[in-house]
Amino acid sequence: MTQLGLFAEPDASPAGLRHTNDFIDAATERELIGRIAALPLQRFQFGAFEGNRRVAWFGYSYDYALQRLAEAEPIPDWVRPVARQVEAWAGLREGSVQQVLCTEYDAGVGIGWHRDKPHFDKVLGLSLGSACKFRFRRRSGDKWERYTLAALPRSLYLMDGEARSQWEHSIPPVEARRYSVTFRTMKRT
Ligand SMILES: O=C(O)CCC(=O)C(=O)O
Repeated sequence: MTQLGLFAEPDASPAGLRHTNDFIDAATERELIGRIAALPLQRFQFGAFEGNRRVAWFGYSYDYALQRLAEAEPIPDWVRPVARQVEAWAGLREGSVQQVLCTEYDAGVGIGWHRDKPHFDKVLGLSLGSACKFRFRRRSGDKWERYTLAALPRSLYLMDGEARSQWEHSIPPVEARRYSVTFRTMKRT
């Protein structure tokens, strides 16, 4: 093995991925968790299948059976301040976030490899309650390039550019209950 092989650099993070810790304080995190836990969360439906994570959609939902967006309840007032904070951090104009997904992962629940639907443009995610390994992978010849982001509670990530369009992401089963709020802007049609 060469020196380079022995001391190879860890995979670089995907271009277009941005991340910040302590995006919100602990009091705001507690309030958001309380709000999400009080929602009528439903097991995630994709066509004939049901995921173990429980979700509530706002602005738009995605109907996997019909493969199209559907209108959902408006983004609630309690989400708006944090959505504006997210927009400011990402350099987006106010009102750019038009879809919000609240998700609850019980211990042992994760999400499989996927890319978000092409109807959406930028994707931002706020982690609440517990940490997860937020994994990325991209085909490179007959191998996968891989990267893992440690998504701590109260941290925020942005997937844009290659991180959004070329890389898939997934979360292995979480160790303790985790909530997330996903904020999405819409592709211009
Ligand atoms: O929980 C998260 O942070 C990721 C959610 C996600 O990837 C999705 O709902 O498509």
